[in-house]
Formats: sequence, C-alpha cells, structure tokens
Amino acid sequence: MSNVAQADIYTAPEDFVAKAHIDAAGYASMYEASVADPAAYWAEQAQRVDWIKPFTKVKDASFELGNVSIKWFEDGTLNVAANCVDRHLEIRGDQTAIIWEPDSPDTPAKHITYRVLHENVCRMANVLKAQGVTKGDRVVLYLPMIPEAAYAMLACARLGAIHSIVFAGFSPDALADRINGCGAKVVITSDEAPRGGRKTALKSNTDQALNHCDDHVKCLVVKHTGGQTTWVAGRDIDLNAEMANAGTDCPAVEVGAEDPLFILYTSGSTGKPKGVVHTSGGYLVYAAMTHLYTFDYHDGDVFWCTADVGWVTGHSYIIYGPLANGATTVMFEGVPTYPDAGRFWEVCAKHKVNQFYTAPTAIRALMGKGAEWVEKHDLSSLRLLGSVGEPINPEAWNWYNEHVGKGRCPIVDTFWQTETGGHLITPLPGAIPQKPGSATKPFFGVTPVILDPNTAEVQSETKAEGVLCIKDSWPGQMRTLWGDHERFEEAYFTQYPGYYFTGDGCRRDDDGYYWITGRVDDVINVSGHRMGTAEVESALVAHARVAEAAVVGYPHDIKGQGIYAYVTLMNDTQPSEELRKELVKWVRSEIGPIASPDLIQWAPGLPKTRSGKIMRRILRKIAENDYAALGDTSTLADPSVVDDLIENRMNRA
Ligand code: 6R9
Repeated sequence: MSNVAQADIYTAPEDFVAKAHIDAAGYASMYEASVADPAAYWAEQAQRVDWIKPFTKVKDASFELGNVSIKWFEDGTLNVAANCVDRHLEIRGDQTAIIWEPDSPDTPAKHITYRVLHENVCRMANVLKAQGVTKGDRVVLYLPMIPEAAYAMLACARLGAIHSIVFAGFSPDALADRINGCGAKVVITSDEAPRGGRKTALKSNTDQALNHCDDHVKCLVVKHTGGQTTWVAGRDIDLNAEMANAGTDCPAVEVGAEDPLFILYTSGSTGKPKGVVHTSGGYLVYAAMTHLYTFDYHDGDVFWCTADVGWVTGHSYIIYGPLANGATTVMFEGVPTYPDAGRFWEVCAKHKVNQFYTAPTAIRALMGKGAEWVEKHDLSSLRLLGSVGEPINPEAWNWYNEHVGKGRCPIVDTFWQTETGGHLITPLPGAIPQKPGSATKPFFGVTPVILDPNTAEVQSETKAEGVLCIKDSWPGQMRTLWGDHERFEEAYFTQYPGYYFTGDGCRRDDDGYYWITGRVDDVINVSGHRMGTAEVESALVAHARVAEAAVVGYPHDIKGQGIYAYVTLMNDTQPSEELRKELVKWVRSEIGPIASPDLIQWAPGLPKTRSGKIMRRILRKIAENDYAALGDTSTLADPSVVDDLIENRMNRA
C-alpha cells in the first residue's frame, strides 16, 4: 500500500492507518477535548508518567505581561530518570534501550539494554554525587554523541541536578559563557569528538574555557578516542575509572514537577544566547506523548532521530521521549555523508529502523548526491519519516517521500522550538493527511493563532497570514530564562501581549493547515541551527580591524539560509582575501564553526536611518540578490551607500 496522493494531499496507506494510535475521528475529538477542558485532559494524559506523589493541581498558567507564570502538575513529585529507566526494568530489562552507532562503520555498534543503562546511569550518578553534586546543582555536558552523554543526562536527572548541554561544535569561549551563565559545578567532556572521520579536541577546548571560569569547577573526562590530553591535577577526573569503581545502585531523588530538568542555551534576536529552562513533570509528559503519537511509535519499534543531544531535538526525541516510552532509540555519532552519502540508509538497514527523523538540510544535501546512494540499501523496515528544524521545501519532501519512503511512509513535518519542549504543529500520521511543506495541524492542547504583525489583531478567518502565536500554555512549554525572568517576558510575551510569540511567520490555508514561513525576527536558520545575527555581529566587531558589522541571512541551496556579513573596516585597514579568511576563522573561534560567515562583503558604509539605525531590510534584499525592489531608501542618512553595496554584492546567484 502506498501513500495516496490527491492534488498534493497525501494520506497514509490503509494498513498504516489501521494500526495507528490515532485516526482522523480520534484526532478531532481528542483535540476538541484538549482545548475545551485542558485541566481535565492533561490530568488524564499525565498518567503516562509515574508520579511519586500524585499532583492535585493540573494547570496554573498566565501569559499576562508582568505576571507571566507557567506551572503544570505543580504539587506532584517524580523522578525523570526513574521514569525513563527504572520503571522499564521489570518488563523490558533485557530490551535494547539505546543502539549506539559510532562515527566509523568499522567500529562495532553497541546495544545497551535498559538493565545496562540503569547500571551505568547509577554509576555516573554516584560519581557526580562524590563530587558534591546535589539537587538543583548545574552540570554542563560538552560531549560527542556517545552513550556517556545519555548516562550523564539521566544521572543528573536521577540526582535532581540540572544539565546544560553545549553542542560539541561550540568554541571554548561559547562554552565558558555557558558554564558561567548557569554557574555549573561540574563539566563533563571527553578527550576528543570524532565526526566524519575528523576529531575535535573537546578536552583541550574545555581546558581553554575553564581558564575563564571559577577555579572550583571540576572536569570529568570520558576517555573516548584515547587521544592525548593535558591533565590538571585536582580539577580533572578520569570518569571511566571512577565509574568502574562506583556502585551500580543510586537512589532516584524525588523532585517537584516544577523543579528544573535542564537548561539549554539558544539564540535569540538580541544579545547573548538565552538559557531556556525546562522543568520535570510537564516536559516529560509532553515529550513522551508527542514521541508516541507524532511518530506513531509502537512497542518493539526502532526509532532513530539523527539530531545531536546538544540541540533540543536530541533532548526530547533521542533521550527523554523515547526512553519514557520504553522505546529502542538510535544514537548516531557521525554525519550523513561519512564515509559516503549512503551512511544514513546503511544504518537504517543495519538496525532495521522503523521511524526515521532528520532535518531538511540533510535531505537536500543527500538529494544532491543522487538517489543511487539510497537505492543500494534495504529500507523495507521504514514505516514513517520525519522532518524538523526548518521549513521543508516541496522538492526535498517529494524526494524524501519517493526515494526513502518509497511512497509508503507518511512524512511528519514537525514544527516546534527549543522553547516549546516538543512538537507544536505536526501531522499525526494516521489522522492528518499531509501537504508537502505544511506542518499541518496543532498537536493536542496547542492553540495557535495568527496575528497581524502590525495591528496585533487576531486573524479569525480560516485563510490568514501573519505571525504565529500560541494562546494558552501546554505542559512542555519553557518556564523561564535561567536567572532572567524579565528577559523571558520581554522576549516572548511583550510584542503580542497575552500570547506566546514564536518569532515565526505563518499562513493558514482554506483547509486550516499551517505553513510556517520562517523567522520574522533577527534569527536565521543555518542548516537547521538557530543563529542570532546579533551574536555573529558582536563576534565580528570584537576583531581589532573591524569597525562595524551587519549580518543577515540569504537563501542557500543546502543550508536553507547562509550567513552574509557586511563588514566596515577600521580606517587604516585595507581589505584583502587574507583578512576575509581571518575573519571567518575569528568567528569560528568566537562562537564555533556553525557561525562561520558564508559571504563577507566589505562595506565602506552601512545603510542607516538618520537616527543611526541600520536598515536591515535593505541589507537582506541585497544579500538575496533582489536589489531591484529595495523600496523606499529616502529616509537613509546617506542613500549613496546603497549603490556601492549593490555594485559589490557577493551573492550573484
Ligand atoms: C526543534 C527546533 C526553532 C525554529 C523555529 C522555526 C524553525 C523548526 C520547523 C521550523 C518550519 C518546521 N523550525 N521546525 N520551521 N517547519 N517543521 O528546531 O528548535 O533549534 O529552537 O529552532 O526552527 O523557525 O522557530 P530550534
């Protein structure tokens, strides 16, 4: 049976629908119930989690400016690690919890059962405990995609400690900012991180970062590649040796539903990255539930989310959601194109993956290498495909559907954010027919509204376009920004008072389907990674030769958006190719490789209003190579700078 296509509407094959958790009628009635009486609905859904002390209050949330407060299940207590590990031991102790697939296909994969997972989580928790880590303490993880990353997350959860993962592609400076930002007691890292056959020296990066941190911060080091590291006595601890000596039992600490589970830094439109805080009860309920329904996960399935645990997708859909559901989850250390462009499909075939979840940027990159890389592998185990991180263009959707899904796997295009904890808008595969490029309909309990960007008026017609906000809270929602509740209110609740503002533009079609059109703020999406243009700008101006910089996104075939930087040099500095390279290197070292500018244009002047505000609209247009329609430039202090920028534009595609 294959997906049934009708004027670009795809319905899941009959046999898929017959087996699915939710069908069309089920979605309609459950969605209605979830928004009609959220407290009753979520009280019932929360039973999928084991509580130590049951909650009596379900929901207490206000989006009112000056008074924003979000609480779910607040008087209940639980332990997240016990929910993800211990409670499965009795019936599925010998089932594989995690399949670890290493960077190199020549290194054997590991199958970690729930029993072994329990043992290792306890060992690591005992090591952390011996370092004085207790409930509420912060632990930073800066690790490759190795089982120890999962052990460390769950060990923190077991102790009620708060983890904050820093993606291994971030620089020492970025790492130091995050360690200091959350006041971490311990950093967990490894000697090196292999990816695509290359190695990143994580321990040496951590050494550099720790030079800028409190002397009391301890460093636990996983020996992974065996690469050479320097050792600071009294600060550095051999994690493998300590774990080998640690006990395999460690009591799970009872925490409140609203105690923080993790902090994850993400880019915003202004200033430094923001420490998004997720708490324990609501987040876990939401991650588990979305994993089950969006991916139509069934007992015994093998689920693979290709994200890194350094991003929210890895938190919710490699670790917490799948493990709460007793799933088998694949954790992949490598990249899609190593050793060749068939790696994803080879791994799908090798581990008989049933649900496969990746980003459009990866699909586009692999599409460019040709379908023959897919055809080589037996993909008959696949039942469902997923997409996340950015809008998926119909060409990529169609290629994914035809070559990977062979026309028989529903595709779930899941729209959500670091802030939302789990999917907000997504097809439920047995219930909601898909349209390529549309995230379709809201998940249970999610109330999207489209507002006019200028008047902030709610667009009540079905067909509408504007900015996407959410009217009411859902359990997976972030609760605050670490140490800065004011900034939390400012960033998400001020522009459109009374609503949670996603930062995304959106349109709704005649069928009530949602189409995300991309960020409307100064956040760009590079290969599915969020980057604040302000962050790249402040890195550039920190260079001694740079006087001023303005950064915008421009369309990029593979990455979705590329980073385009306009740089004004100091008076005494001559532009050169060498300096261009140096600036790229500089940004990489200030933030990390993911922030590397793709194009740098020397700008003798930037288009500014008379009050000195940079007119980004104009810079975006020039970067898009769409300079014919620049609109009104008469308000510029010096309109002539625009001609120079157009003449020397870098993107002539
Ligand atoms: C999960 C994640 C969030 C931003 C978000 C939006 C974009 C994510 C999308 C999508 C269109 C989708 N985004 N999923 N846009 N369709 N299915 O990616 O979190 O890193 O915080 O990024 O990504 O712009 O606002 P995060």
